[in-house]
Amino acid sequence: MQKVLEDYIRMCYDGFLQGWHERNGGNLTYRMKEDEVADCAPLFTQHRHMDLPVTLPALAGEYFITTGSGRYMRNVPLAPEKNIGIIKIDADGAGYKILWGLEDGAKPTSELPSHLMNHVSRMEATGGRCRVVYHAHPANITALSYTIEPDARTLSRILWQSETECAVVFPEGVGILDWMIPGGTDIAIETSKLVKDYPAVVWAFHGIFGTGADFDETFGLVHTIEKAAEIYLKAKGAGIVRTISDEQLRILADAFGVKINERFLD
Ligand code: 2HA
Ligand code: ZN
Repeated sequence: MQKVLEDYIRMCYDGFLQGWHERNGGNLTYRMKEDEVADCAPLFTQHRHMDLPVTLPALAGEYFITTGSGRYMRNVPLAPEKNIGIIKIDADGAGYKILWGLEDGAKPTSELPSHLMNHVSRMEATGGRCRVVYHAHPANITALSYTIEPDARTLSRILWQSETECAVVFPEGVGILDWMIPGGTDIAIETSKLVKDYPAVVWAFHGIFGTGADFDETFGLVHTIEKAAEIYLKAKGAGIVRTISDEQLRILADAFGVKINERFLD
């Protein structure tokens, strides 16, 4: 199998093993590189056309690997051709063709608008580095969203204080969107505004969107955020008597050569 598909499938199943993908929860999209498209070209035997609910000229001609709507991450390694697929965005950015996979009439993930609009925002924010958008339902970060107001400064400070390396992994912080109906264009627009500033955005009472240049970076980001949330909730349950200070966060950022978001420090 093509290496890019192997790596993609591994990430789907890794998320399942973490317990982040109950039932059909979560979805993953990857913007393919030219050589990966060439590797996969022999697979492109279908031309099912679909319209997008939004027009995204910035993605014209791009190829994406996507999970299927209603499909389970748990089943991706067993039958990739049924559970994931490759799509190509039309030249006008208003629709796409399914070129491979998503067999038996499957469609791309219900969160495709959020994924594609996040790709546009993160491509701009990272000078084209970002290729991965990942949505998962990890229990701890979702639980944490019940304990705070939906405010990025509050959330980011909690996470930075809950594991020393967090400020190095996501010095910009993490955004948070208050509860909205998932699966549509409205939540996609609001999320794509937040990912201009943050590599990850929590959906309150739902889960998280993480982005990155490759599968390792993206999975690692969500894993780090989820671990920090777990530590916070454990520490909060036991009773927090002290935490990492803002002075220590600044020293840490200096030592690792990252630019910590000063707006979130006192
Ligand atoms: O079912 O996670 O947000 C897929 C989802 C929708
Ligand atoms: Zn979801």
